Amino acid sequence: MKVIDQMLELKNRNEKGLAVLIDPDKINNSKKNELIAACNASHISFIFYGGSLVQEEQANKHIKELKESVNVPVVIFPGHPLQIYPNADAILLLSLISGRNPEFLIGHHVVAAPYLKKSGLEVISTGYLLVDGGVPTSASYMSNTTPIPRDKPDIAACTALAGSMLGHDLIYMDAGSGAKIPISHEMIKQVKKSIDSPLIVGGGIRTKEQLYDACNAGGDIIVVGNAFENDPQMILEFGDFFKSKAYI
Ligand code: 1GP
Repeated sequence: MKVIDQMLELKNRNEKGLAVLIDPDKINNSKKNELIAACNASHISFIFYGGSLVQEEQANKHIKELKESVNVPVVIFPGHPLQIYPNADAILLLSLISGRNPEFLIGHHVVAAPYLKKSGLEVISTGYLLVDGGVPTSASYMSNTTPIPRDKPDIAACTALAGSMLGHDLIYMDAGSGAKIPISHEMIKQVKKSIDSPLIVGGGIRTKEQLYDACNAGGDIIVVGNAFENDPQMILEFGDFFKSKAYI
């Protein structure tokens, strides 16, 4: 089944999913094994793979190994157009609709399109919103865009609505990896109300309370990276949260 259909099915069942973000540059081999073991013992829905730079030359091989070791889809979350790894199940084709940098709205996509086509990857059109998370993040720096102010939920809601009208399959709201403060309940709630497509939320989520808040406000898939890099055992704790549907 296509990854987008799995995401839609999850949403239609009124269930929520956990996506574990793996940035290959940030984890060494022993951490990687611990992370994979925790993913397998936990209740996760997706692995997102990528980062702002990704200098790892063996990424495509790593994804193959990853896919052999876990039983959830591996989805590329690319920071730049060079991150096309055919061994993955799908790629989020991000259009940075919160920004006004044409390269991240369409330029990189034009460059990547023929390679994406050749790769055979499932392409998921994603309206991507960067939101201020209290600290400058790699994503805002590298994309040269200003994040949406965290106290402007109406701007986020209109941006997401426009993204949906433009035909994006998903909306991904991100405070950026390592954000000090996750996206506010109010902003997620307003965005959720303005769209029908699945809503991905991430950035700075480190505690179960923050996880609950993101789900309860309307996030369908919650992405966590940093917290799991620091302590892979947290994947078990967060996975239990989704297994027991503690977000209801
Ligand atoms: C970043 O949404 C992801 O793009 C995850 O953020 O690493 O802060 O969990 P963290």
